[in-house]
Amino acid sequence: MALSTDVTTSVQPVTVPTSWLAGSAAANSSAHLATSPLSIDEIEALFNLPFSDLIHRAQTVHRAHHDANKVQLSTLLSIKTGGCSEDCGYCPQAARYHTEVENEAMLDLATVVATAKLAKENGASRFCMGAAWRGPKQRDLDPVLDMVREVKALGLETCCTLGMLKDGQAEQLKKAGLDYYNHNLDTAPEFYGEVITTRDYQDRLDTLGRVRDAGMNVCSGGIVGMGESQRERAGLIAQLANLDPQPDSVPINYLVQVEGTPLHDKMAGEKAIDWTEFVRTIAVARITMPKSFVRLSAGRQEMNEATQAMCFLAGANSIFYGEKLLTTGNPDVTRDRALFEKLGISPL
Ligand code: SAM
Ligand code: DTB
Ligand code: SF4
Repeated sequence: MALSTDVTTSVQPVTVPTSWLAGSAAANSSAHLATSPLSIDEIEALFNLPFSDLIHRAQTVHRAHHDANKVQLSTLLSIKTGGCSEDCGYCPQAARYHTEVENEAMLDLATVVATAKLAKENGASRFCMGAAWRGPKQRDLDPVLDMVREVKALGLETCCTLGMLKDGQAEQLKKAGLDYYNHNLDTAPEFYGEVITTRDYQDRLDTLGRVRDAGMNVCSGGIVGMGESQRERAGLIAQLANLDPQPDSVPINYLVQVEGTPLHDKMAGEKAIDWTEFVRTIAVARITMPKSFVRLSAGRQEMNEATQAMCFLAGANSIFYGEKLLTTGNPDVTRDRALFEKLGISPL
């Protein structure tokens, strides 16, 4: 995908490369193929556009590929909370950190199905089941396969995030009716080692490959606000945008600083990035991954309505919907409905 990186100002006409628009060969390819790798320099240049120009470009791309007034709603449920063996520095579910999250047993099938029914009644189109595992053992996977089958039977799209998958596991999930598998790259390779040491970047890419090979939709994104530089944010976007095909869904999480986690101590409650930089990250994701659903993910509870509206303007077209993410809070559905009403947005 060729990107023009020259900085246009608000007084100059904005030239939209044809590859950004519907009708071009790139836009019409059946998969989300990036025709040539995007460089980190090119992506950083997008980050550094004047805000208004960046948003204009993102809106232009967004409107060429999506209905600008529709947002997809996914509801999350933690089916296995806490006690995780990994050391992800942001995560309240890691056993080694002293947070308020306890190690709980896996939820039973009836509870999961009842929660999914409620999510559907509230208007969600996708139900995402998350587990605090490094990866599932076969005895863990079997009950999850039942959950996937029953949630799918409710007429919801299904998504799981269970950690790293071994050979054959993605195929079992696909066969049970799993539509999406979420596995985040989290950050740029250069910053990764400061956040996680118990699995490496290649492990994550390998899991994404297994998901894709099994024929499932890939959901992969990352977290911003962890103390990474702008170049590292650009590095994360480069990794995601250069996946071939590009991810179907790209969650952009704003770090939720949870007491007891190393990143909470490191950030000390300070905002690592300004809201404009978060919106820029959404816009750059939209421009570089035109067909993907870009999800305004964790961190919405800490954001005001105006910032969220800017994220939609920048091309976000999916959210987590429901009072809880996995262990932390999310805006309640009445608040989200009121915001949608104000913005003229309807659920997809
Ligand atoms: N255990 C599995 C794994 O790590 O792949 C699945 C669940 S894990 C909680 C899913 C993702 O949630 C992480 O990769 C990370 O991107 C995001 N996440 C976790 N804690 C977060 C936090 N405090 N703030 C923002 N995002 C977070
Ligand atoms: C994703 O990218 N964000 C979600 C979902 N995928 C699994 C998780 C956010 C977790 C935020 C912290 C918590 O609630 O524990
Ligand atoms: Fe475990 Fe996932 Fe949390 Fe990492 S992000 S500690 S793997 S639950």
